[in-house]
Amino acid sequence: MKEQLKRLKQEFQTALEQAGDSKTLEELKVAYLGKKGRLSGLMAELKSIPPQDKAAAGKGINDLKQSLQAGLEAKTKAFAQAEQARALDAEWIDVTLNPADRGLGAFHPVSLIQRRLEGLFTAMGFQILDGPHIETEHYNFEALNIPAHHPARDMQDTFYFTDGHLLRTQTSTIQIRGMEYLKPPLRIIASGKVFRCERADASHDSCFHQIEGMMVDEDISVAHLIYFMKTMLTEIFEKEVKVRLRPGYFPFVEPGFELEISCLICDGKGCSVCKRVGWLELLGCGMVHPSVLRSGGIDPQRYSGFAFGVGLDRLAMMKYAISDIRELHNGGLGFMRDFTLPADLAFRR
Ligand code: FA5
Repeated sequence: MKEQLKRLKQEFQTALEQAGDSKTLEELKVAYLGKKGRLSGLMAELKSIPPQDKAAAGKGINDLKQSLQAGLEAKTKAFAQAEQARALDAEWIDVTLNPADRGLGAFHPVSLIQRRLEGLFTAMGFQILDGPHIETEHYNFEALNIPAHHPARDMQDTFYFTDGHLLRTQTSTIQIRGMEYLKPPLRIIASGKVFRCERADASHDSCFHQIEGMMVDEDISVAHLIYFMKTMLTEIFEKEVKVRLRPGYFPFVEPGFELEISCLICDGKGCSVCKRVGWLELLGCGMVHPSVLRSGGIDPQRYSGFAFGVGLDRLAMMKYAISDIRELHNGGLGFMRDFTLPADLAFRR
């Protein structure tokens, strides 16, 4: 038995030294230490050994078993360490290198204008409100003094759902929602997307952005309206711009005005943006019509107010000299990269 144990140990040592991977180690384990392995075979032979030699033979087998196990474990560990070292070597990265340019995003020009105006108006005590894109006829038209069959509906045709809802055509919807939500005195602004069934050209699109403003208090007059419009234009353009205020018809204000800017794309000479007239309409505004105040649950005998609705896209076009509104809406990154980064820095508050 002693001889057998010695031979087995040597054979195992040779096989262990030659083993080149963990799979071979596993095979060795099965072959020598497994249930039907070489050591189990020797254990079976114990039966036939004379009783006086049994204890020594048993101890010899056990010692050998431990020695084989220790050998396997050591080699397994060595393989794991070598594998880790190889992986560390292959996957090594230089953490001191500058990160790859991930092209950080920037604010869209319309968002820049919106944020700037929200900052300005909140500083002047206005509260920011929001409203749904999908509206009822009540909020989009009726409560704004535009009943069914009123010709003003033709100027703002939109996309209707079969259940009578529609895509809002103007942020003026929030005038009504605001009056329902807040009691006077109130100062609100609300911005977002509006939708119209409209043919696109250099200054019109079927989805664009507006910011609405409304102030209701006792003794509000056109003088207040003009003050806030001037303040807004100074904030955006940061330079003298030529504007004109003309009478304009909106059923929800009386009197109503349209504020136009001398086109900054062509310097007032006439181009596709201003339709060759040299002036571009930026906003509609006026004194809130008494029946609109009533729709919002406010007593027109006691309170008066002004409201305005500005095209944010057109403001952005004038501010950044963008000669086609569709550039703002087509998601083209090349165009965006051209100017939003410096603008973003300039506008960050
Ligand atoms: C309105 O939408 C009124 N709700 C504005 C208003 C509010 C008047 C409160 C009185 C009191 P208008 O349809 O003119 O009005 O649109 C307002 C502004 O949105 C325009 O001056 C223009 O800057 C912009 N705008 C209008 N139509 C388009 C369009 N199709 N594409 C891009 N901008 C547009």
